[in-house]
Amino acid sequence: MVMDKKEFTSISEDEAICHMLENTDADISTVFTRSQTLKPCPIGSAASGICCKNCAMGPCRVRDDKTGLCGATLSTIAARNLARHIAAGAAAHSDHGRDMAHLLALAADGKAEGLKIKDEPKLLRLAADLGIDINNKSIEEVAKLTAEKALSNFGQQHGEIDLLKRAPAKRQDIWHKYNVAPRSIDREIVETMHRTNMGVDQDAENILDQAVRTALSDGWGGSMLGTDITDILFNTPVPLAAKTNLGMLKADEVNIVIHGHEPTLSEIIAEISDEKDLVEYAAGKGAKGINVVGICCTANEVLMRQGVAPIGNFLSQEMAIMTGAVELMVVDIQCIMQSLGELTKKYHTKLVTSSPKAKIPGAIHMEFKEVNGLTLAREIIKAAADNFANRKTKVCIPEVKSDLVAGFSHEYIRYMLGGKFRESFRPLNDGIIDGRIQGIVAIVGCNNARITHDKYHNYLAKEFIKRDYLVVQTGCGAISTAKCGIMTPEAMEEAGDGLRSICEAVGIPPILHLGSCVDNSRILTIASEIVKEGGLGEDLSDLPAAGIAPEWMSEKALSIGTYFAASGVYVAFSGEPIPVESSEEVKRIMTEGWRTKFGGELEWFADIDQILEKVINVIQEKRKALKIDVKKERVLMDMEARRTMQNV
Ligand code: XCC
Ligand code: SF4
Repeated sequence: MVMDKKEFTSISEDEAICHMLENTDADISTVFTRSQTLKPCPIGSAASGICCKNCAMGPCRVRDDKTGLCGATLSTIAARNLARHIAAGAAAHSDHGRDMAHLLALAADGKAEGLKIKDEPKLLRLAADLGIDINNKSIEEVAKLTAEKALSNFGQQHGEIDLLKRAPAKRQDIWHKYNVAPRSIDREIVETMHRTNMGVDQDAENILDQAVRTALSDGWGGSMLGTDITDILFNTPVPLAAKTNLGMLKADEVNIVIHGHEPTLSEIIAEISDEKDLVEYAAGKGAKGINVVGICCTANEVLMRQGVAPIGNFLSQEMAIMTGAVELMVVDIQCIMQSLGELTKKYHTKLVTSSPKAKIPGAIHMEFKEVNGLTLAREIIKAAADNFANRKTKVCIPEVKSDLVAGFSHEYIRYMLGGKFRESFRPLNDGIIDGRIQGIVAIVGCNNARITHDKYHNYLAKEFIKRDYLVVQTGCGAISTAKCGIMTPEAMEEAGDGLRSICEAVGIPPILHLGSCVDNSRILTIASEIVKEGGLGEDLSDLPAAGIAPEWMSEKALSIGTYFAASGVYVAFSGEPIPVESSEEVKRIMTEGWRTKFGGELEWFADIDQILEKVINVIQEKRKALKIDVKKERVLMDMEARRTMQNV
């Protein structure tokens, strides 16, 4: 499919992507060309009704007041479909979290080659939050007990997941009141699959309550454990400077792209890539060095801790290969397009799958088995170097790159605000209370080929910082604004005066990169710490904060949006088709219904400016409810009174 040149800018806001599209043979199929020819199926939209294929009497396409063969209504089907998406998203994050817990146990036993416990204080904190008695135990013993307890959070049959306790007390009460506190991660996912099976739960609200419980088991369970344990094994991030975009590929070096979501093998590859014998090996093949770069959330993980360049987000993966400069792309799990298998046949790039959970036709499988990390990382680097001489096509690396600062964890935010001896969220709370910061907006989630690549992320981020909202980001959204060049302290020029004064004082960008998709759990932790610091209400739902997934595509985003809403946060999603568009009842439950019960909601919009306006309104309403702006007025009135008194 041949595209017109001027179409490129409507396809992507990323200059490097436009350059690639312009310089690529018309017969190369990419997600962008396919999106022109393959239109989304209209089922699910208001006009077309919804589709259920949960039993062999269907698929039933249901519209208006009709039902499926079994009598299932439109709302039941819409709720069931959404619940299954959420379960799949929660499963993806949580299965990743589980692997991290297994790894922790192996590392404690000294059985995970190349891995050890790097952040002991964080391990001790997690152990305490999991209720482990750490007295008189070695760090290895604590690690083993922590791993065991973390794993029991997946499969236990009694009680509830431990890290719910990190939420403010009032929030925990709400979860208990509405009976949505997750019991264990796997159990909630299994129960969602059961309840949405033919002929089981047929009440839309009850189905969605179970979806909420499942999503909470992701946010406060699988993802939070994943983040904590990754920090324990690879270090809790601290800010660092790096560069981003395709321009970070190097024409004269061996380029290795790490892609997916699990940081383990990739952390090791990045860590050893400058070892002398490997660099010499690459030199022997004619390369000047070994350049490890990343895509998607594996990139975010390794960026946060080692400063490895993210060369792109979700929609950049094919483009990286099309530069002809990538010797090897090693993928693990999630967000890896199957098209890479076919595409790599046209270039010299070796595609390597490393997880037993994700094999791709056309790829070489080199399995990461936890115990073989170091050996495998070496093999992979050497395989890449061996491939350096095989570059077929002319190398086409767009000269596009930007600076960025990443690496914000809640531990670091505490520290940077208060200094080593007075670590605290107080200055942030004060900044919000005195209005220099109007609120906190999390702009997170994917790219979507149905939406101009990066456009909504960048637009919203700029609009919010301009209006003094501190923006926090994860996932592909974070890579988007980084590529756009606004994830640096210099970007404070684009921020409003209030936000700018804080960024200047603390030396931070107005947009904070908090990591990968599982690291959305960091936002929950930060929000809970802000509440505990005081002055901004007693619950997460009191905070002047909101979440937006403006270019979402993955089921994981639905789980994230739902756990934020159920934690009391207003969440807006954009894009069409909206998965529950055809059911007014389901949309009402997720907005009014959840607002009443949980204080948060999940709302869909087709228009990005509507999101901007709505989020501003929601946050301003929260400010009003907190009466923080009223306080300022009173000071002015007092001054006036004093002046009057003096005149008398
Ligand atoms: Fe995937 Fe995490 Fe989405 Fe990007 S943002 S497309 S999930 S890589 Ni989470
Ligand atoms: Fe149709 Fe009901 Fe079967 Fe769904 S479960 S396919 S609505 S008969």
